[in-house]
Amino acid sequence: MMRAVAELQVLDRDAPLADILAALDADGGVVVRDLLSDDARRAIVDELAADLEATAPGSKSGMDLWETFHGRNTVRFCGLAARSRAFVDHALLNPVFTAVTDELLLANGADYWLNTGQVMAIGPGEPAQYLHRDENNWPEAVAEGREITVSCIFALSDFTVGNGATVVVVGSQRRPPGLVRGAETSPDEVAHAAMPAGSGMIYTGKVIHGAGGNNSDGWRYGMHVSFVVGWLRPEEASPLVVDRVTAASLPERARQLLGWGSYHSEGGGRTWLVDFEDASRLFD
Ligand SMILES: O=C(O)CCC(=O)C(=O)O
Repeated sequence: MMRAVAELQVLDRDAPLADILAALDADGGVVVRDLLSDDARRAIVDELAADLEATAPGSKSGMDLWETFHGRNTVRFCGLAARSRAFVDHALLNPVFTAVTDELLLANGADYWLNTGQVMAIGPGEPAQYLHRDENNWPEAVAEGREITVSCIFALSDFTVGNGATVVVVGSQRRPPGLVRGAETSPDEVAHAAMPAGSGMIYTGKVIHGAGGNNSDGWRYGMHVSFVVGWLRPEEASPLVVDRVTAASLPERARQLLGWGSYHSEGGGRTWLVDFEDASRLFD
């Protein structure tokens, strides 16, 4: 197990946005306490419990690289907006996380949308995931100084050093851009996002990180939510999963974030249209 001596800053959900952004800028990741209230967290867990129970651990990709990445004793599933209204109300539309995302991504695109929402439940004995950067999903778009994606791992149960709290290489967002699959680290730059249930660790697409190993005899229940600029294709095809009837029942911003809306670039370009019009007209 990697010994961690670096630490991430821990702030309250009502901390000034400027403080959260400053911590992100300094370290690449920041823990925000009580990002989900107890009621919200319980509602999400309750609404996802049957899927958690029904989903077998291990990757569904059939590809060695992804099977290693996804973890052989980790339960993962997506489509959270189709499975849980509480996910939409409290995670997708989380006011702190979206305020941070506004600051980081609207400088680099006219809007953003959901990249993916995933349960990441790490089982006993799972080794640490290899370290990586989320922005490497879009190698063609990676550029120094440009944020294209922002993520948050919500703790649905307590995250501890022993049960797989996310590992973050503090400050690594400042390393030169490039593909990372495993990374040289020294203990004084590695932090674990140990945090009580309901907290979230917000991190940039550039910071090197990965799930920690689970050396406990219990499960670590996490939920990753990430956004990507609107001119890039997300990892998860949300509008193919969240049907039109469900989308119609959601707040307008949630629909847009899930791909039931179009993208209008600053220069006048328009994409993801329905018969030349914004996809949101489907709900008029
Ligand atoms: O589960 C975690 O703590 C992080 C996992 C992760 O970074 C990923 O799968 O992309």
